[in-house]
Amino acid sequence: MSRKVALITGITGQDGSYLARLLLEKGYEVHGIKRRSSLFNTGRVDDLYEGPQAPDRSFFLHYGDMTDSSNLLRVMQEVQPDEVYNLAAQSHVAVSFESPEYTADVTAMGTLRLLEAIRILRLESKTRFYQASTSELFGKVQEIPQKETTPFYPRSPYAVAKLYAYWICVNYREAYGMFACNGILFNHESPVRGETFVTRKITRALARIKLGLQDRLYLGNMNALRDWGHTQDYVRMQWLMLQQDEPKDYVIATGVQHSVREFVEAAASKLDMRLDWRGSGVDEKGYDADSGACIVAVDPRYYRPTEVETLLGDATRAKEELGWEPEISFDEMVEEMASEDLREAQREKLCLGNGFEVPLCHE
Ligand code: NDP
Ligand code: GDR
Repeated sequence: MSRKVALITGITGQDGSYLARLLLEKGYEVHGIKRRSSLFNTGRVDDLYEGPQAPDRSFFLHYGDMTDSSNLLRVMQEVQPDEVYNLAAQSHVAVSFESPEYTADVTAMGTLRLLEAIRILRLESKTRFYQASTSELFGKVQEIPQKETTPFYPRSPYAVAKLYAYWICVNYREAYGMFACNGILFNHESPVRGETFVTRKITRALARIKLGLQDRLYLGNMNALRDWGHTQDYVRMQWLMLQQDEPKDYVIATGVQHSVREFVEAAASKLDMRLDWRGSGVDEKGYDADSGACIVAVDPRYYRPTEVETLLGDATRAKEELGWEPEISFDEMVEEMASEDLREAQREKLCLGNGFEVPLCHE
């Protein structure tokens, strides 16, 4: 039997890199779309790369962009995928307030462009479609915990764009009989989580503070509550959804909630650090360099114009129908992220100690 072919948009992102590995392990031929960039942007999948001359390749990257319909059409035509995983998005909620139109173009219209490419090429009966939907759809929550039937109330340009993507996916399923599914995923993290999402920002900053590379951590709303899981568990569910007899939408969550503040405490405990909490408006005078504790301060610049205060998922449908359960606990996830970031900080310190410059990421 010939191997299955998958196309992943957003393959260079956190989820894309985990999903690509999972599908390769399952024997798929994996194609991904990467954006042209002036710097290398394939760090998360570089170890999967096979040179164009390699025999029997199973991993392929194509230049493309979710804003470019003709490109998506051409890639789709070339690849003729059995499964499409639409993970590409301008995925940062805070950034979506600054670039709302671009966010809508990539995240909402990009989904439509992909679905249209499948339809134009008459691949509806062959190609199954996974849409990366989100707990941000629930926004100002109408019910606790949130499940598939909970009403949506998006609270950011990102969430509004994802609302369009969710419904266009449902519409193409109903209108054209496409096998299209929404995975309504709650926050999921890993050591390769983008550095400006709060969990990674915390583990990275604490590790750097521990090694004297940074003096404090500034955060926004520390009372926000999230249902955080591990990406490895969540990409397994993305694949499972496309292996069913009928297309359906599923909530994926752990059912356990923590605040941002609790995440900081958990990470500090893994790194054996004492915390010194400060309010907003902390200036140099308030900084006690000898306290030996890790200073965490509030900077209102990280507040969002409209916030999602609390999210807690109920993944009963996924458990009952697909037998899915998260396997990695919150504690194990924080431990893995903190220790990876400590290793990263040690590398950074070693480089600096030997006179090498290290490129820094800016929030
Ligand atoms: P990331 O931000 O890590 O990855 C986003 C990916 O989309 C990157 O590969 C990025 O490319 C790509 N991308 C962005 N803009 C474009 C564009 N214009 N054209 C082509 N590709 C583009 O997100 P995650 O991996 O964390 O999330 C994957 C998906 O799941 C996203 O759609 C996100 O909104 C959604 N989601 C994520 C959750 C989470 O907690 N992680 C929860 C629920 C939903 P580049 O690397 O070049 O920037
Ligand atoms: P979120 O994730 O908005 O839930 O979207 P993020 O980690 O950015 O924020 C979580 C919560 O932490 C609060 N917060 C901060 N957030 C950031 N980024 N930086 C800070 O300094 C900070 N301080 C406090 C936020 O206000 C928020 O309440 C993620 C993305 O992956 C989306 O693509 C995805 O759809 C959802 O998760 C589910």
